[in-house]
Amino acid sequence: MKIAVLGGDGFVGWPTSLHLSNLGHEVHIVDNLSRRWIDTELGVQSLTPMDSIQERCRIWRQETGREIRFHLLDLAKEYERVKQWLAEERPDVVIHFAEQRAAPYSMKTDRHKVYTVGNNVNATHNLLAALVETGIDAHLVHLGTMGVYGYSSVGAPIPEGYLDVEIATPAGPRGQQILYPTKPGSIYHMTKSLDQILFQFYAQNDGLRITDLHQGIVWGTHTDQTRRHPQLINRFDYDGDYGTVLNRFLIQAAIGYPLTVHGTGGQTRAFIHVQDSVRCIELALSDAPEAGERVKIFNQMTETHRVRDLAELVAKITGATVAYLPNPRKEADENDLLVKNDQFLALGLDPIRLQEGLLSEVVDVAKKFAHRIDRKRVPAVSAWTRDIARRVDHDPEGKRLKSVS
Ligand code: NAD
Ligand code: USQ
Repeated sequence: MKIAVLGGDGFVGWPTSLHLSNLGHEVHIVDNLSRRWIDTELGVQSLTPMDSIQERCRIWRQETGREIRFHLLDLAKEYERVKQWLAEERPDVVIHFAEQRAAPYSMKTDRHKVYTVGNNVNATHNLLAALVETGIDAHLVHLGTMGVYGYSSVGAPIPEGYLDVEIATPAGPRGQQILYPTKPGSIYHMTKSLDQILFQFYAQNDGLRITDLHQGIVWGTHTDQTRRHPQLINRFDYDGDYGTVLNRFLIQAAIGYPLTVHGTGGQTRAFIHVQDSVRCIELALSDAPEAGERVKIFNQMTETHRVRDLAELVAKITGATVAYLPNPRKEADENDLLVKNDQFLALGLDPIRLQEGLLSEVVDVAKKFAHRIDRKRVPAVSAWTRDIARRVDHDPEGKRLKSVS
């Protein structure tokens, strides 16, 4: 199939592009490279040395004989070019990763809120409008987030997108399935909730065929394809804005930095290894909805963990110390999380579980590139409110902090 990977230069988009190219698909990466500019804005770099996207594609071709083409395009700002690109390339599948994905970055300042909403909502809507206008019947696969549900499961597992409800009517109770009520915990997560409504409308009004993957926190770094050559290495974010919790604990352990648990660490979240993430996308492609069908929603996660349990596990394996810090976020101190992921299991996913070998692999990568880590960029300083900002003013190494933006 001809597959457009929007956001294919990113942490999940790059290994997905390699995985799909390796399976024999014709892969086109579309990206505006905004993530690389944000690194520059924040004064930080990927732990792993990433080459330019053009060089990455060249190495892939050299290693495999397969071509991945790169197109520099801003989905949010260049509507006419997006439409023209789709009309010319006519992909069978469009995989949409191209959004600003860090919750802390989205909460940094009002400017970052405005940027995140403008970028994410316009990117998604431009794509939908252009698909309708060009009449391309591509299967659109979007990377959404578990965070649209909020994280409290009221004791019942979170279903895959839709909730059975009973509505009292004068004629008696009526059953209905509705989108699971959304409860985003950051501006970023809110944009993913808005995406859901856009998808619902375009599937119903224009018969677009859409799959929304509600993904948990992705951890790990290598996949089978990124391992093939040092220059195919994946991006790895460790900083306080873009680094996600488990990957952060692993690099912190590698450089002898205390593990930065926010609050009590009682937050429970869903996780998936990056190798499973790319496999799930492959599986979702094999199960596309028909025109006129409602949006197909999968929960793309394999297990749930409490933050403090992860910290304790990493500390046990590596000998790291754990620091319990004032939480820069407005979120529940403690929550349970039960999640259904039956659809991927039914399609043949054999989940990779958190295991010492894979955790140690990340620690080894971090040790290899430890010289690239700026310790000042490790603490999370983006606070959810002004009140919270006042208490987030120190890091576990005792130095005073200030935000870089
Ligand atoms: P990333 O930031 O590494 O990659 C996103 C890519 O999209 C970047 O290369 C960026 O330059 C590009 N992009 C952003 N806005 C664009 C625009 N307007 N036009 C063109 N390109 C644009 O993020 P990631 O970690 O690879 O995540 C990919 C997707 O998966 C995101 O939508 C994210 O919300 C979702 N997701 C990620 C995780 C995770 O833990 N990383 C978990 C759940 C869901
Ligand atoms: N946390 C710590 N210490 C840290 C970093 C984070 O205790 O050093 C805590 C946070 O306070 C939070 C939890 O760990 O309670 C998860 O934080 P995170 O940064 O790992 O994940 P999150 O902000 O939710 O965002 C990430 C991705 C996002 C994706 C989301 C999936 O950046 O793109 O949508 O995971 S989910 O969490 O399931 O909504």
